[in-house]
Amino acid sequence: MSRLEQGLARMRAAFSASLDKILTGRGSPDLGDLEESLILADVGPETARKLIERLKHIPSRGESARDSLATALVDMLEGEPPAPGLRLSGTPSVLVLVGVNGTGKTTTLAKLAARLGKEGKTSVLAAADTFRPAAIDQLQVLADRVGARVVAHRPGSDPAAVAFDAVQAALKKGNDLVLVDTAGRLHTRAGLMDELGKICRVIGKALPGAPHEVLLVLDATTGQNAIEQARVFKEAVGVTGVILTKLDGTAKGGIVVSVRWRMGLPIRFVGVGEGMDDLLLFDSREFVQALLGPGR
Ligand SMILES: Nc1nc2c(ncn2[C@@H]2O[C@H](COP(=O)(O)OP(=O)(O)OP(=O)(O)O)[C@@H](O)[C@H]2O)c(=O)[nH]1
Ligand SMILES: [Mg+2]
Repeated sequence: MSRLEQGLARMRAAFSASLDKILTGRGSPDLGDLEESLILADVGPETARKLIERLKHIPSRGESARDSLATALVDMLEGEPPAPGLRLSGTPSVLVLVGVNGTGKTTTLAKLAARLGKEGKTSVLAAADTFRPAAIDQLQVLADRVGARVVAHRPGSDPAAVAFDAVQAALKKGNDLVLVDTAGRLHTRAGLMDELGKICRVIGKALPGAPHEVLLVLDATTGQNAIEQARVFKEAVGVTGVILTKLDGTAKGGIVVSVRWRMGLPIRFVGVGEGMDDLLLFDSREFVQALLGPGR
């Protein structure tokens, strides 16, 4: 089993248990049943309806119902325009991670540094979560583990100033990346959303064109509320991509399809565990394959 298949084990078990009944019967599947099981998997009612519509329009070339569903899912995940890889066009490239509390921002930041480090890229981690004193220590511990440098100020200080200094430090030392950790915040708190906008503007002053990516970290176990989070963060700070964490901890990863299709946001990575290697590049074909399993 691939790492992705392992990570999606719970989701796959739930998905295939309900799909097997629907897809292995003779003749065309009952689309009403299929729609219901997609909704139960957190695909969301609107997205499920759209998927079913697409399924109806896929010409039956003698392929199995499972293959038709796989095709429709991949289509929806790829969407328009196709999702490119991480935008790393700057020197340094600045990536800001945002999201509500506890979605996995800090852990994911370290995983990204580890991953890009393997490609020979050096990172500076900006401890711009100055809200919780423990956040700076957490980032430092993770940074030591993955061999990255941290720029931090005192707890309670201005997060935008930390980000500014981190970009300057990377410019001076010739680092490839600046990864900015931000405090978790509820999307319903307008003041906190404004603060994120300020962090991004100040980064742009330190380096024109930056940040190159604003990555929204969503917890896959939150279900459909993730859509509302995506909507508000996208509006407030121009999110450029999504990282979906904790897919290993849910039987309902259908949110992946919803985020991609309803929000038009590309999914860059998925988190499938707490280890530093448990961050996988998102590939819609691989994902659907791992979710539905090989055709029977
Ligand atoms: N199982 C699993 N756990 C994860 C994953 N990503 C993060 N976690 C765990 O989620 C918990 C919260 O992670 P953090 O990185 O501290 O989350 P955060 O978004 O920085 O939290 P705040 O800064 O408080 O908003 C930790 O216990 C992580 O190990 C994942 O992909 N799978
Ligand atoms: Mg954090």
